[in-house]
Amino acid sequence: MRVDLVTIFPAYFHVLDFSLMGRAREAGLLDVVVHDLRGWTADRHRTVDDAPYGGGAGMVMRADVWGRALDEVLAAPPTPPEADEEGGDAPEPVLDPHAPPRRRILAFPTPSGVPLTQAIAQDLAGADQLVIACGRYEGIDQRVADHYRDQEVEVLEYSIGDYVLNGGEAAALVLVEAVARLLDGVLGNPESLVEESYSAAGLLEYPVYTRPRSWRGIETPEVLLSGDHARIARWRRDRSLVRTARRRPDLIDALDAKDLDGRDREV
Ligand code: 6GU
Repeated sequence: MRVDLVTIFPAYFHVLDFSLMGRAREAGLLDVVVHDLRGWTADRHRTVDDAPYGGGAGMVMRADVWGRALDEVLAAPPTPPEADEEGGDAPEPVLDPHAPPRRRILAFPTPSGVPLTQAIAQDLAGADQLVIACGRYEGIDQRVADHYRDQEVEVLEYSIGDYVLNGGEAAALVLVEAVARLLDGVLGNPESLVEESYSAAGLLEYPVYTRPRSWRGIETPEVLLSGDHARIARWRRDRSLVRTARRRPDLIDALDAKDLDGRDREV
């Protein structure tokens, strides 16, 4: 997958050179390109914003600058495979008339977007290109999202929670990590994705423990040392239910009644 980040703070994304993301990029599973929005400005001061029509506080990012940037970034073909060891040229891409159309997503982080969920991340992991347009100030002129929605681009205005950030950069990092870890080969242990999808059955994870067995006078729950797998599974399910009821009662309300057994109801 190719990820393009458009921002007035390109340095913010240096962190993507490290850790899981850095390794995914080195392995060629993920191709991340960061673009400086000011490269598409047309004036001496490299202006990207202006006062809002209708008045009010703050500044709005200009549609013309964003339009030039996004036209170019969305037109970028996927990065070709690297030249082989002998230094020969990479093969010409073959145009397959039966190939599905390239799936391009244009995402706008905004506190007024739809809440980002695991289901959305799962869906985006199937895209060929993910472009994230990071706005600052009071946001980007609404015509930008509306314009590309009318092209062959899937537009997503998303929020990462009910609080306000100064700009979309932190929320862009969140989206990149949530999507990239779902790509084939990025996670060291894909089993963790399988376990996760069970827990995505709508409950929070149960608490976990490891050595030492006793730490600062706090014991590991006895059941986890019992070797009784059925008892352990039941205990974990109980802890998940109690934790979810206390921390996320909204998730309990959303549970499907047919997914609850008699014991669940007692807890
Ligand atoms: Cl996606 N952007 C900004 N600026 N603030 C937010 C957010 C996004 N999600 C929650 N708060």
